[in-house]
Amino acid sequence: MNDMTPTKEQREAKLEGIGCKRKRVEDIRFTQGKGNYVDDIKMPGMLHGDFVRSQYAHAKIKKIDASRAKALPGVIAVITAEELKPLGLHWMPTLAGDVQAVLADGRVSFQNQEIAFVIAENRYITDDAIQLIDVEYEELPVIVDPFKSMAPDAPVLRPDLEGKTTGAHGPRKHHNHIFEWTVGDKEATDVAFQKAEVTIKEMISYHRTHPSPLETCQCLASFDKIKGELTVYGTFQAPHVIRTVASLLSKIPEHKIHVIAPDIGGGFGNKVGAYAGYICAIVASIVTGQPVKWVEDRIENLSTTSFARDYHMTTEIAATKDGKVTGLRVHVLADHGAFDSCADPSKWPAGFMNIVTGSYDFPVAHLSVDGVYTNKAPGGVAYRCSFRVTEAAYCIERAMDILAQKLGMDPADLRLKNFVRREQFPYQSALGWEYDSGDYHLAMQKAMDAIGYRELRAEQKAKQAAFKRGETREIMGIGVTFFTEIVGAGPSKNCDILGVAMFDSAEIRIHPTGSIIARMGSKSQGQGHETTWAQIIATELGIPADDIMIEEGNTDTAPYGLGTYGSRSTPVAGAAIAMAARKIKNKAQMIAAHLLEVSEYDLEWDVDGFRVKGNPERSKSMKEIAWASYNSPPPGLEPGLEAVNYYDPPNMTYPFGAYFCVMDIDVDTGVASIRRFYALDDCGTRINPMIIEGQVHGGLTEAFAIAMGQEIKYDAMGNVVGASFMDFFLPTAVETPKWETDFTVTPSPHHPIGAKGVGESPNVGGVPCFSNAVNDAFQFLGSTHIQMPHDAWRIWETGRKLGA
Ligand code: MCN
Ligand code: CUM
Repeated sequence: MNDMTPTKEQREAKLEGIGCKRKRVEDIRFTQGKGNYVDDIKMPGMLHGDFVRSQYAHAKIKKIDASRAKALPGVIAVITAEELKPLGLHWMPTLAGDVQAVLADGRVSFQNQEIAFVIAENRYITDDAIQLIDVEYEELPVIVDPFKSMAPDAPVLRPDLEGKTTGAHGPRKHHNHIFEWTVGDKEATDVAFQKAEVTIKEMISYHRTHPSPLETCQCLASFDKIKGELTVYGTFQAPHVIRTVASLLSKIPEHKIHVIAPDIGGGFGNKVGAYAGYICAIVASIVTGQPVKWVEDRIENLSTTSFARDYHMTTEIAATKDGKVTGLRVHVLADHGAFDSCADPSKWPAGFMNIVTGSYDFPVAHLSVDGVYTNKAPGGVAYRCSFRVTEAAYCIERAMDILAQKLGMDPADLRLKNFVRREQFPYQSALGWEYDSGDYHLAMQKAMDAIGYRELRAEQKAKQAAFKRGETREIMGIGVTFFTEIVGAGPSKNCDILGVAMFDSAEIRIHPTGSIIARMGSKSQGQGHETTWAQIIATELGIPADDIMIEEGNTDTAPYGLGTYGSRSTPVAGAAIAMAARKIKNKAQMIAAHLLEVSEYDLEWDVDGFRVKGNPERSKSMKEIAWASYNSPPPGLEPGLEAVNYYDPPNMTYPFGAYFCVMDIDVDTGVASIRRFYALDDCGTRINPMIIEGQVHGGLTEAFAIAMGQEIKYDAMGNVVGASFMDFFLPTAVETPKWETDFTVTPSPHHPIGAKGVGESPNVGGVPCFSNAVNDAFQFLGSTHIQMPHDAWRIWETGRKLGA
């Protein structure tokens, strides 16, 4: 070897593979305004559609008079439920097994519900036309409080279901009941509570909020009457599922439907479900023969599309006097709004809420969930939630703090005492999950050392004494959280959407010159897949990431996949990518053996190619192999170098983390300032540490927003209060705290590269951490549980009530 020969490290670095802080390639276009979002797409003859929406939360519709609107120049058509009826499209199935009105069918059940779809030459005209449509209502009694939904005399919210005693998930107890879901051993849990030395019980509510991505939900539908083909561009987190649903509903054969998700300006779960706007734009294009675009405005997005949470969790823990947990009992009242359009895998009416035992070794547990209808916007699973894992983590992490308080124990020590231990993995939880891997004690200890936990507690003690002596008006809270996530839906044995198993896919094609195009069933909405997927391939195949193009979102070219949500892309599509690459590598090895005239078994992989064992001078790089695969393949082997993999994961992955928040609160103003926020995440093998850090920063900012102020509120009439950025708290750089990030690495034993998901972890762990900090600050004044969101007003009020 001469001096110019690159070292192994240099060759590895050139690939920018797994572990590299590779800069985000997609940002080149995003930061220069060159992204291609739905609203950037313009088609000849394109029309605009927009909705007339309900003023009322609950009312009969007596009459819709569109005559004045239809007379307005530029208005093409007005569609109501009457027009959709002959097509059978006035109702649509939801992902949760319910049905939902596409356009109000004689009644509205939440404020801003879609009543009519106006199609006009441009957006200005649709807006004017909407004002000219007269809707005559007859108001009905409204239910906004889920605790009143199942009162014997509660008004019937879903007359279409009247008399139905069973729903998609079993028996219904009441006309406003959706489902009851129970998991765990009820008797054994009851016994644990009977025998318990100490118990706690608290109603822990997670309020209604909304992910509010920068880009709202939108689509552009174009039906070609001659070819009988439908093209839909849309903000879809799961484009293939949208194609299948569109085909089933419209009866257009699936191969004649082209669903394309171009660049997406943030999804956060908001863009998983199917909305009335998609159906109406498609129908409008079929009816008019012209492309029709539908674009939500901010108020529509916040007040009608998939919200998050609205979970009311009555939580009980049984424990010994010295702080060993012996049982967990949780009952959830779940407010799903007017229709159950939750986007969980089909068999999971409450998502993965049964991860509620968290990071702790509960010998027994029981969970029951009652879903109910109210007069609010439908939805339920959105906002970095991992299918209700945010609710579960909030529930158990608040409850552990309440238990620590009752026991007079330090909350970190209580956690350390009850963690699932390293040697218990794979760990079978009392509510039915098999945690793949973890080292909770290591992560917690690292986090406690980094933040200087014991010193902080000493400082807090001194401050509390000073406060009581009247020397300061500032109190200090230390939020402790340790969460376990469950991501990577999922194994086909227990996860499907509308019967389609939740596998994912990758197709990798190497060109003769050794560059690559690869396509997946996942769809980035900002997570940086174009950057990180190329890194997996680079390491697996020894081709520099810069020579690899990643394409997602076009259902004509990408292999079928279930899309991006529930932090499933790395666990599922990421695995498919590695497996497809390995198929290619196997063939490459045969080609290399042929070229080097040795047996395949005499070869070994070396960063970017194969070399002869014991004779490293003789080697073939992947680039050389790629060329040969097209020009001189071994006899009997088909030319080309490409592979597809559909990956059905054997299990979910279980990322975890230890988060700490140090907060100073001025009791006279209610203003909380975040002194420090430290987040340690373990997502197994880290593909791109910089992207992980970005994901954590973003998720923590959203957690901060939710815990400290964001709320979708309703008044008693069912009016949405604060569905605009004037009131809905969206933190800017000014309010956002500084984040400190850290990590440990516990690879997933069943994932081909050992990676777990991370996208939602910071939200799952962040919200309880902020909330625990606020609660921790007020504990010494005698409070046990303060309801989120902790905005300045509520904090101030808490102080006042506690006599501070
Ligand atoms: N990653 C990594 N190493 C790991 C795990 C992940 O480098 N061990 C990288 C991945 O390669 C990917 C990113 O981190 O580039 C997120 O990966 P993953 O955790 O698999 O999550 P998904 O790609 O499936 O993204 C979904 C997740 C969800 S469900 C929500 S909600 C959310 C989130 O991602 N929405 C987001 N983060 C978001 N970030 C942006 N910018 N925009 C959104 O809409
Ligand atoms: Cu639950 S929000 Mo994400 O799964 O798209």
